[in-house]
Amino acid sequence: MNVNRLYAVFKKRRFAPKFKKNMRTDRTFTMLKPDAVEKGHIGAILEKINAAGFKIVAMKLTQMTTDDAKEFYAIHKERPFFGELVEYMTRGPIVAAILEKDNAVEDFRTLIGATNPAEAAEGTIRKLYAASIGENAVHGSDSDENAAIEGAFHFAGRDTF
Ligand code: RTP
Ligand code: MG
Repeated sequence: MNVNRLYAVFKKRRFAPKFKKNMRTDRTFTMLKPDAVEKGHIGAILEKINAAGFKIVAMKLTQMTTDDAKEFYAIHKERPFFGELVEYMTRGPIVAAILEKDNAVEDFRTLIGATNPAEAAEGTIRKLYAASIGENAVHGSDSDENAAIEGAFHFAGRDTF
């Protein structure tokens, strides 16, 4: 190992934890899921997102492949609903977007409501537009770290503004 390589490893170890601690808290990642797109709810949901003060910094209509969905939801691969989840998320186009606002991850989870629309608060996106726990209209990242990973899964840096 030459000196430059050694220095690169040292730098990475030394600064990686610091970077993580300072990770930005002003962005989250969302998908308007296939059921929301099928039912023509894209416009209404984007209205709610804008009205709640989120700025759209990346957005596209796209469709996940089976491999995409398995990777994206890998954390749920042992759950009994995993097969259904992958079928659902790949059956039609989604709107993927990166959103910016102070405290974005937490505030967006509040705006979308509980996973099960039957338990979601009045006025939340899932209460208004989700049919069931399995088909619940919208995704929101659950941490700053996952927001960064999920945003990078769908968007190149040059497509994020
Ligand atoms: P998301 O990741 O999509 O924002 O949803 P979440 O955090 O509120 O819920 P999570 O536990 O991460 O579950 C991911 C998605 O899997 C489907 N699901 N189906 N049939 C079921 O019992 C069940 N439970 C979860 C939903 O589409 C959920 O959003
Ligand atoms: Mg989740």
